[in-house]
Amino acid sequence: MDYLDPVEARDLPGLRLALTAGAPAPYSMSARAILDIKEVEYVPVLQQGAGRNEALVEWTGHRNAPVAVYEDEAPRAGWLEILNLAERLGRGPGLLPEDIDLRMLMVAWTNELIGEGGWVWQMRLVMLGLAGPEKAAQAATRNPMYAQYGYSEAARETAADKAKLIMDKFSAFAAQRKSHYLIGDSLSALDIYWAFFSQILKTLPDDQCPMPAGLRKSYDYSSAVLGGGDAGLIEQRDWILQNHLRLPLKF
Ligand SMILES: N[C@@H](CCC(=O)N[C@@H](CS)C(=O)NCC(=O)O)C(=O)O
Repeated sequence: MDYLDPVEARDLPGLRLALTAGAPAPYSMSARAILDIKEVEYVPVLQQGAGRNEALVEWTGHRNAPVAVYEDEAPRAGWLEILNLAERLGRGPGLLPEDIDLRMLMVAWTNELIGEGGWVWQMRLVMLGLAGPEKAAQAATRNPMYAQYGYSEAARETAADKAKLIMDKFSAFAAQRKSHYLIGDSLSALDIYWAFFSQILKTLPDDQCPMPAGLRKSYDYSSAVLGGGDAGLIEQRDWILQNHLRLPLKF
């Protein structure tokens, strides 16, 4: 995938989308997949994972990814505002369910899984602490992710339990589904988020998702911390990947 430098992208018209390059970063992968499914065109812009990304910060105010900038509107970085933008600009069936009860359920579940302080945020603290307190303290001096995502030894110590609580509830919720989809009987954004974020629970094989060895090691660690995960949730994400998304994943 070709990425434009933020300096080149900032004066272009249309939608510019900053994405973490070179890794299957799930927030970036989901934003891309949502825009692709909604047939919204965008210019991919380079964000370097764990980098300072000065030019991106200067332009958008954000260091991490994804960041969606449409025309001269304010940059959007949160999953829900990017999803709402895709719904507004795109076409085809909505990825936010039409039914109000299902829509509320979908937004609440997505927030538990990928919102600030949710499952992914907790598991990220677990993964950032993989090498132990001393190495984490050293890494924090060069890697801005530690400060940005609230890493501390105290936060890491409680993170796995908080994450497991959410995952147990999510497994129970997903087990009640009546179709291949997590909400109702059609594709919603939650299926797309889960397809990418579920790598924290169980990675995809290398032929479906090649990834840097360090990242695979982190994911294998998170999977072990979570006890390998619920087979039903993994089958569900595999079905969504096979039927609605493109394998192998490209980034
Ligand atoms: N702003 C996003 C979260 C974005 C996020 O956590 N991005 C991470 C994971 S893809 C990232 O950019 N990581 C690499 C980095 O921080 O440099 C949201 O609130 O929905």
